[in-house]
Amino acid sequence: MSQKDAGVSPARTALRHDWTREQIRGIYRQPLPDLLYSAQKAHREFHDPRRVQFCRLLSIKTGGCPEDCTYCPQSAHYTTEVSRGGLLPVDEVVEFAERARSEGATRFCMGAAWRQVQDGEDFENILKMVSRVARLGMEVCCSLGMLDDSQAGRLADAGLTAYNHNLDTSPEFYGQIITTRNYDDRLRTLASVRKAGVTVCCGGIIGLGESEGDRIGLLHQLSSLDPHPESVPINALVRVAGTPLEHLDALDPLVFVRTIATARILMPASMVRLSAGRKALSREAVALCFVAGANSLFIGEKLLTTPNPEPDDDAAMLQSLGLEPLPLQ
Ligand code: SAM
Ligand code: DTB
Ligand code: SF4
Repeated sequence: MSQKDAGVSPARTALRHDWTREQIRGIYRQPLPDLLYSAQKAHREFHDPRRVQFCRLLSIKTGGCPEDCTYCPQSAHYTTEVSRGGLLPVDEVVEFAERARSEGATRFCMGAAWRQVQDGEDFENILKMVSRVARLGMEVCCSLGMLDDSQAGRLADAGLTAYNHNLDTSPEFYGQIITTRNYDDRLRTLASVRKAGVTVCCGGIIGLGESEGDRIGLLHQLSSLDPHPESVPINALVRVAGTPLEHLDALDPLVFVRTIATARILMPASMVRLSAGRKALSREAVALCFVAGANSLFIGEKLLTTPNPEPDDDAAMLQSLGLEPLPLQ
């Protein structure tokens, strides 16, 4: 009797954390149809290919960040149109999350333009935001910069689902993008998040002027994490006026698609999130991202500080692709 006949579902492909850069390069460089076929197989083994999770972002503390991330409009090192603000009031944030829930979002991510979390009134208020959004029945994610074990533990106790902290690019290229912190700082925060029992949201940005080897290096770092990040946001650089990366060439959408497909194959059980930069992609490029195994997108007309596609356009796009929102699991 086959496994299926016996009512036992066939064993899923085991997750691997020992991919080599050479193996990853082999996957990434396949002819596109082969790459997409492998990504689809991985995707369908672990996820429903007809469903995408809707997430909503909110910048709860905007601008004036002491870090010098060259892609970021919120860095105090560059002059951009982003105006600085203090931490938003708790009630305002919870009302925003409620609205996002009514628009179909099941995950709410609060971002702050901080180098690191500091204990004090702002952090106490963030803990209140986390527990109140968790009580709405949504997944709650924060992206607040570096944190330590005790802060991660307090966020976990407040009901945080996930902490977003990106590695952004390869360790070799990192120093050309950010000088005010290093890769090990990032890895330390990720370890604190893991230790606290909060799920890890960790990905990167494509289109920073990195080489193919850097994209492979990033994917190697992510897929070596054990466990894999449960959530892998793949951002396309949003080129913002006033940042040092403003004049870079536009990203080739197929490079983005290849990166998503490779992430899907390496980390098949993770949520691979089509994140920033969607506004600059055609509907057809977005369709390929979903074929490549992306299963989440940000809804709403704004990301943190930059524009996102209009909700009506997104509704039409999802309808044309036959995709539906993933209900809360
Ligand atoms: N300050 C915190 C930090 O850096 O971890 C949290 C907020 S920060 C805006 C979150 C992430 O947004 C960054 O790690 C980066 O990957 C992404 N990001 C920022 N600016 C971007 C841009 N212009 N294009 C694409 N992604 C961007
Ligand atoms: C992530 O990887 N992408 C989101 C979330 N994590 C916090 C942020 C994207 C920000 C894009 C630039 C902006 O809107 O300021
Ligand atoms: Fe600050 Fe985060 Fe922007 Fe870097 S990415 S400048 S840490 S807000």
